[in-house]
Amino acid sequence: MPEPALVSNEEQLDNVVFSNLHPSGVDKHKEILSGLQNRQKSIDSKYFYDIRGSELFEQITELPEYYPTRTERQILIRDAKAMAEFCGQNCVLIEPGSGSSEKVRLLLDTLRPSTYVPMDISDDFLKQSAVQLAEEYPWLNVHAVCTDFVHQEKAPEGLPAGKRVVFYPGSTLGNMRPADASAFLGNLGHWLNQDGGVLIGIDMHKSTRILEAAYNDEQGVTAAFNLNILSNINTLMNANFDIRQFDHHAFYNEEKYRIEMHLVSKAEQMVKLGDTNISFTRGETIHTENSYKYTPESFKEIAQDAGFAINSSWTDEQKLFSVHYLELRNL
Ligand code: SAH
Ligand code: AVI
Repeated sequence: MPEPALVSNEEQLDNVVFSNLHPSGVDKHKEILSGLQNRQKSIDSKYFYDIRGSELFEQITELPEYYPTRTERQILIRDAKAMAEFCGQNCVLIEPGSGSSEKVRLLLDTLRPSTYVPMDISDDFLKQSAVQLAEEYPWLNVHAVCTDFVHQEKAPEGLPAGKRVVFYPGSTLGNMRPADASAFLGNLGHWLNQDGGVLIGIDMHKSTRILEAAYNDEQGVTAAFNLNILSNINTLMNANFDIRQFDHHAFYNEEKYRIEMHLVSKAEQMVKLGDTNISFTRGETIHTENSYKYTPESFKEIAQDAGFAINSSWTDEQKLFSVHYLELRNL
């Protein structure tokens, strides 16, 4: 598949550099239409994240049912020192899918990286988060990059010399199918120099009851997050999805070890995306997200397939969530 054309522009805002490498709009259109024209309709989960989607995700992280964020935070706080020893001081810390950059705050004072590189697809939210972080940490160089990290074959241009560490928390890797996850991790190897590493957060397989509660919260924030993808598609595609005509549905697929999120059409309906009509039967779904859960063994396999060795792992007492430090094996 040809690489999407990249249009770059760079802004300097105090101690923040903001580079926007937005992939061209034509490919977004193709990607969205082809997903909706498949027998099982789907929309890539990256389209959750317009500014409203990023804000809704932040609300999800505070829900009582959504254990991943608070559990990973506890691990990062407890083991920051040990993690910092692996990363070393003055590293260039790169975070794909940085969102609000909340979690990195738990490491910065201990890790003391020379530069922090938040990368996200949600442009305005990224810019706002990067500026806020740079204000709070005036000693830190922040180089924010708006990009689709899946298409980022190398580390962004213009980073200073030094050991590179990729910080990839939140189990964002879990939103990829295992083969894609392994390929993506393998590609991260090209972002590092010889002695670099990856500090990664991975959600663990556990009881269906705990998992399904985390994706079906009582306040309905996850439902709003799921439905918001249609608002974003309306904007991106000049489409006319009526959000009231879809329901949120999330369940744990125990055979595939993944939460699946879908939007269920409440009625037979026709939706226009620009000049293209897409029809829905009542009960038909759009698959919007997979969130894979790993066992220690299945994550080890993914990491090894990607050319990494797991150097150290940290988990909470209940083994709900895990953080790992990976290094390239062929050193
Ligand atoms: N790292 C944060 C946020 C995780 S939410 C945490 O652990 O809490 C996932 C983040 O990844 C969102 O901010 C979303 O905008 C971003 N994201 C998802 N897919 C992406 C892609 N393909 N390219 C760039 N950013 C992506
Ligand atoms: C970003 N990602 C790891 C979250 C997850 O749990 O898969 C996104 C999310 N979807 C619903 N709730 C949260």
